[in-house]
Amino acid sequence: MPALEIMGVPQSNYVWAVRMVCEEKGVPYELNPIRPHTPDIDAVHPFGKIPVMRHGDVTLCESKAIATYIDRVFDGPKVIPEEPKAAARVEQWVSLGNVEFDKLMIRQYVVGYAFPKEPGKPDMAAIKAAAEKMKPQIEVLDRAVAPTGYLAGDNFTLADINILPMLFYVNRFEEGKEMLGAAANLSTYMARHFARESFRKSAPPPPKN
Ligand SMILES: N[C@@H](CCC(=O)N[C@@H](CS)C(=O)NCC(=O)O)C(=O)O
Repeated sequence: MPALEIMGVPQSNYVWAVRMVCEEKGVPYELNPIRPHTPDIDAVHPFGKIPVMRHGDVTLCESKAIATYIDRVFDGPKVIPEEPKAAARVEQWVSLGNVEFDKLMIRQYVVGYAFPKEPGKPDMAAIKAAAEKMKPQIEVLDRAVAPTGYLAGDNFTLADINILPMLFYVNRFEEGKEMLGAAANLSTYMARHFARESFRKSAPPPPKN
């Protein structure tokens, strides 16, 4: 079997998710920590985004496609179940994660703090507005994990893997931490799964500041 290479800086929530899939399944991989919009990334992702994967003659972009490929090609516990209804529920939550939660929680709220347009001066009005819109999203997640402690079904799946790095980052900032702390089911969910070996082993290095 050729070596599996994941390309992208480890701080990306999506690079983290793909690495976590490898850790859950016990798949060895090499991380090439390169930034978006660099030649190796642009060669695979039409919009220069990370992560990108190389495995022999297979190159892929988009975290969901990469995770699915790894799940199907390698041995180890399935992160997307075989059974069609269970698989569809996982797909549904991955899609919601990418289309709804990432767009607001990461691209608007977290990026607003971490990469302000004017260095050192986050646009607090925009950040507060994003935080306000996050409230119903956090309620949705809190209700979703209440019955089983997982986002989809009664096992740990790609649905959880996809959302956990997002929640980790939201929890690093004041409004996010407060809202997540007030969501009892989600708090329990986060504490439990942030302690998973696969989560810790795939986590980015701590920030320097
Ligand atoms: N839908 C993509 C999203 C990937 C994505 O947004 N990656 C971010 C880093 S977390 C990125 O490359 N951003 C650079 C940009 O948007 O220009 C996936 O699931 O892989």
